[in-house]
Amino acid sequence: TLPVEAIRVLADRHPKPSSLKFQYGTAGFRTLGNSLDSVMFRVGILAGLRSKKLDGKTIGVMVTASHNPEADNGVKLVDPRGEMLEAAWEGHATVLANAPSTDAFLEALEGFVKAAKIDLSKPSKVVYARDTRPSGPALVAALEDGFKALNVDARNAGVTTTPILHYLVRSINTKGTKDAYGEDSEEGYINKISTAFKKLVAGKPASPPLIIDCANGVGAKAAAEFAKVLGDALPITLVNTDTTTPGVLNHQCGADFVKTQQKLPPSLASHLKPGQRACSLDGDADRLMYFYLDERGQFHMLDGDKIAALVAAFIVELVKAAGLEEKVRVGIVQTAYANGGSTKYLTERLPVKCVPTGVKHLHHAAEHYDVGVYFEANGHGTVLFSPETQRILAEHQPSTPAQSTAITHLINIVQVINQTVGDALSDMLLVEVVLAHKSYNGYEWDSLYEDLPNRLVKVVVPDRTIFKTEDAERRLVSPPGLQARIDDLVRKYASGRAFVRPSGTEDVVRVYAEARVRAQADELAFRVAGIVY
Ligand code: NG1
Ligand code: ZN
Repeated sequence: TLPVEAIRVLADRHPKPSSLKFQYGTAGFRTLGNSLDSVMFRVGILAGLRSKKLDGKTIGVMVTASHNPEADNGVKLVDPRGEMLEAAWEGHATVLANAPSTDAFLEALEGFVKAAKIDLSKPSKVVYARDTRPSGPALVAALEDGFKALNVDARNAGVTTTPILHYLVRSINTKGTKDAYGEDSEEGYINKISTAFKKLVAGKPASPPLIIDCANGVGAKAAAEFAKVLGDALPITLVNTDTTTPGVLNHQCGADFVKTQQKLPPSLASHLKPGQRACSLDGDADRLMYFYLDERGQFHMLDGDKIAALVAAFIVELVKAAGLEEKVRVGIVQTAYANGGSTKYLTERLPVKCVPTGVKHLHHAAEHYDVGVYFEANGHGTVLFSPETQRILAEHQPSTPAQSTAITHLINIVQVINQTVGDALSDMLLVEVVLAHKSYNGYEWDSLYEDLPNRLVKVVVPDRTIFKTEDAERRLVSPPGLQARIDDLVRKYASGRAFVRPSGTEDVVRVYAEARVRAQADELAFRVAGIVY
């Protein structure tokens, strides 16, 4: 049975604020950091129950609000293979977080344990971490009270990136098996990735230093580790590494700033020379944006779509060179936010699937390919190699030296990639491998295809729940009649495309528009926004 008394005593210390309603969305629970105390405590218990339900496998808990403002915070659970929490449990998490009192919480908990058939005698193991937000330590303390209430065997991974936490979860759960993912420590993560990276770029000419904008967030620490271990294999200059000054996290810097503002973070102006490439991480280092200045000093952004195109083309080339074209099919997964230019370029070359926003949708769709490349335009993404593909790579007998080299490269690429989740640092090294092999600079990479000018705007509406979509969020079915009006507007613009969907992470509706020329993309976005409200 549940340790009801222990839970009650601790739960009383973490009362739910009566005015708030919480929702476990695409990014877990996310809101102002100072309103999350009760949520953290309850998530601690839920994580323990999830572990018991999965026979004592280790569950991850990450405390972060990613690219959001410093005052925000959040929490999400990580399933045993390092993947996002199973969708059905998102609903359970929401119900438990909203129980109005300790009694109501205990009642909901008992009902849930029964309904989900959780065997409470099973062990429960959790590994948890947080980003650098000032609200983090107090929230972790509340989480730890949740672990204590259920007597969870909890391992503190300290202050680290979201993708490292996902890596740890998978490594812990596969330890000693034939699927062992890596050594379950941050050092193990750095070593695994950097060793493979060095093999991949061995003998390639040294590139000019790569500038990394760490968003003044938790990625700064891991990036510094990589810089140290990689040495001459990849000269790195770190910028925005201040994780202690209040207010600087994600402020005027980072991947979300670059993507939404489509401009250079001001703090990089003195570092970046024309022709040189740079990249930005977000606040928990799971999103990556590249960019460069051309000879005239003009800013050019290389977003998640450009990363997908670069990486997919390279993997396809290696698969062909390895003589595995017939056995290994490479495919792409995008969302509606993918630039129309990228979708056109990719569909002419590879199978492309469009899914609703949210990593879980992308990840699951990518699992259907032998090699699934998925990236959101905002820079979150990774590459999945199916178990069968990994077996083929390990066992294939190459018939020429060229085939053998290609297979070795593919095997090392699998090691560089964090297959559990999008990982800015791992993705960055993957990009650097391709740039080194293709001898591309930013401009040459950018020239793969041309982005259509686009604009993303937020609209605050009285009730965003009335907005319902279909066709991977590309069309509205409700409110009635609105889609027809959007279609009428879109028809007036050359290469026009626009869609409207409710955000899963903010209380807004998002409007996206693109068109052949900049001014038209802006105009279309604002006209659609005008009829949404
Ligand atoms: P919402 O708020 O549902 O648009 C945002 C991003 C997603 C994803 C999630 C999770 C955009 C337009 N949306 O979702 O791609 O990253 O946050 O963090 O970038
Ligand atoms: Zn993030």
